[in-house]
Amino acid sequence: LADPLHLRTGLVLRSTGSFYRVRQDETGQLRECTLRGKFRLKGYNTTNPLAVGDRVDFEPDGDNGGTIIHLHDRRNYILRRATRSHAQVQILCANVDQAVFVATLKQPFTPIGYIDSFMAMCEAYRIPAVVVFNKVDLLDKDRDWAKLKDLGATYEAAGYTTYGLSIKSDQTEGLLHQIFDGKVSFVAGPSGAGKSSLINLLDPNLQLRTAELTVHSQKGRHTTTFAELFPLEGGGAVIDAPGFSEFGVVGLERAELSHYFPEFRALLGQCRYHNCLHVAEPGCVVRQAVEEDRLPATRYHSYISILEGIPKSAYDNSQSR
Ligand SMILES: Nc1nc2c(ncn2[C@@H]2O[C@H](COP(=O)(O)OP(=O)(O)OP(=O)(O)O)[C@@H](O)[C@H]2O)c(=O)[nH]1
Ligand SMILES: [Mg+2]
Ligand SMILES: [Zn+2]
Repeated sequence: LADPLHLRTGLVLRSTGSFYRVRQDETGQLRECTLRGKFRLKGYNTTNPLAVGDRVDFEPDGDNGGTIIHLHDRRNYILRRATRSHAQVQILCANVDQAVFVATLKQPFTPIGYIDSFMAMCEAYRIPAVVVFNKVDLLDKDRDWAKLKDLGATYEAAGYTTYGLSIKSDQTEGLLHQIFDGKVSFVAGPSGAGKSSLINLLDPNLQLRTAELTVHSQKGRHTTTFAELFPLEGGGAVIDAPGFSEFGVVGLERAELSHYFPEFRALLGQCRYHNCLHVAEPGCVVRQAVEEDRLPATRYHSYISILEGIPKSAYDNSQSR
């Protein structure tokens, strides 16, 4: 028996503010839907109630319209701070198998803190992440290559898989299939890093818009303006998203942040104070490991700067600084 509201289920492919493009299960019809009712992420004030990758129930309207009235529970999601003030958060995507961070050493230079903030968020929300260093064709000096090798080793040591790619290399397409096929992936990274270009290489039918960097600042032009999910022929799907210039973490407690740096974990619990934040406390084994080059200074610096950006919560009883 059909239920009285004739509800159907579908997947949110795209969210552009007031409309959501939903792909109806079974028929595959694409529908531009509006929302009815309140959709809230508990504890947060979100800029977008629904995200790409959400599963929803809707009331169909004609062949290509509808009204979303119910959101299915999310298997996972990735949040970012939408404003500097911590007031609002954006849900970047929901129900993904992995995140692929696209970084570049040149055109544009991706700040290490940006990579590490994103990776820490993925750890916190238990989303496997890989790091792609794109545009390796632009590395000319030995120094650049040494830097790439160093960075790659840093993330590999933390347990992440890393790739050095270029859209100009014949091997890239095969590697992209290795990374993306069969999984639902969210692609993150700064504007201009080549996210859409890589996705085009993965599936040339998509013909996503890409654009060169600005001449003067060598920054991306924010070519992709909203997140969109594309099913892949090899199974799975890829979510192309707009690049941001920075990434603000949300929902992390100061006391737990070090757990989201996987290579720190082995040392946690060995510091003199059980509530050590690994800043300047005596007997801190994490700091000691950094001083002795057993942990990378870049990751430690990212840790400290993320820590400084997290407001102290009411029950944060760690030593004041
Ligand atoms: N040299 C070189 N250029 C690349 C490579 N990958 C992408 N590009 C160029 O970088 C520019 C930006 O690429 P996009 O794919 O638009 O970048 P994006 O990350 O999608 O940027 P937003 O949509 O703004 O977030 C384009 O001119 C691409 O042709 C690469 O591997 N090597
Ligand atoms: Mg793009
Ligand atoms: Zn410590």
